[in-house]
Amino acid sequence: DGYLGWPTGLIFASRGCTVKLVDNFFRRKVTEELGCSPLFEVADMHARAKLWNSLHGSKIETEEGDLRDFSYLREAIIQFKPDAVIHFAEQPSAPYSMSGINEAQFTLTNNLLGTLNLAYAVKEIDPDIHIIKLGTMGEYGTPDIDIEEGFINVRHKGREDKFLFPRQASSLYHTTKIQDTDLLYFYVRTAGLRVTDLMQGPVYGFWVPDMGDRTEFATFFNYDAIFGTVFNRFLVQAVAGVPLTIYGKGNQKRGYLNLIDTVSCIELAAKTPVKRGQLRVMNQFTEVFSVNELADIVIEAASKLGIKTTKEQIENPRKESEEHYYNPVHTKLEELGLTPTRLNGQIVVAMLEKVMQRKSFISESAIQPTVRWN
Ligand code: USQ
Repeated sequence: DGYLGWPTGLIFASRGCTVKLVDNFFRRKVTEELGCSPLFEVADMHARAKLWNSLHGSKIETEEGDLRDFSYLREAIIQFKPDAVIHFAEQPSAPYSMSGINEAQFTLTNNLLGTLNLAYAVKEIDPDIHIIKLGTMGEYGTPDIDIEEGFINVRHKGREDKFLFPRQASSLYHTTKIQDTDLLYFYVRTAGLRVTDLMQGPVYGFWVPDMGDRTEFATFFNYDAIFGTVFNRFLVQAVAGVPLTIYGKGNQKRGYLNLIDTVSCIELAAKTPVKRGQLRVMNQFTEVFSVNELADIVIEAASKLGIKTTKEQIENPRKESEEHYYNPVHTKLEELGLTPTRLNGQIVVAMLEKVMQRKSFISESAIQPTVRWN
């Protein structure tokens, strides 16, 4: 039902797969509670899947379910017999995970128990099922060396071995993603599972071609300070006429990608299942930008639409490096055939125009950060 899962379901259904979407509606419930609704109206998951099926004659099944419930998950896998399970079911927000003890406990238990249950169910039912899990570039943090794609060879006292690349996260959310990689790697080594871990950077955008022009197929596009990713937030801030919120110096660099490329990457991963007993890690982003560079891109595109926007450095609510080296490798997905969708002026203008249609629905009170851990 979420930002990435729904469009991924559509693309797999478009390709002729039978898809089953399972969600516990955490994102819907919590964004409603926190008063940070998505910008575009998001139809009920069952209803929009039904509409999709009636238009395309394809099969998207939907079910309310929770990965923390092992018996439910086990039964769902036995009944559906998937070739692959794409695991999007983690609490994905760094600020949410840092906002209090309840949120911290939820993030830890949801993310780790859900992943454990999935690995365990697949191990028991059919270890040939390919698990594709959304990881995050934030697992690596911002080390002062090049970031490899998952593994690194270490030479120590004349001997050499291969290990997972060192990881050091800067939020509890990102830390749970390190731990779930370790959990899956453990079951890969001991039970011979086949797992792809996609270390994804922040995603931007809200449209994939499979949606066409139907507003009923819109995805969960958040622009608030808890669930909105930075570029999406800047688009909405520009349209709302508020200065773009640069956290600290704004020289933090990350690897970004368009939502269109997220679904392509997952498709590529699913088409090339790894061997039994193998953990494949791929760094999933297409372009590196600093926060300042992203803001400048939005400011320039907005000016083409007659919108005057400025950026404002505000005190960084997060504890993170604002000046750092950043050179992550990202070749595996391109080797599998990914053609990156580059962030250019034309794409940004088109996104701004769509956001402008919803201008009256923007809640300015959701924009400023409220969760601080710096
Ligand atoms: N930032 C600003 N201004 C804002 C919002 C964010 O300067 O208004 C900065 C942040 O301080 C950070 C960067 O922009 O340096 C990216 O922040 P973000 O909120 O877009 O991304 P993040 O919290 O890291 O998390 C998002 C997704 C998460 C995913 C992660 C990939 O929510 O699920 O794992 O991107 S990565 O950032 O590579 O770890």
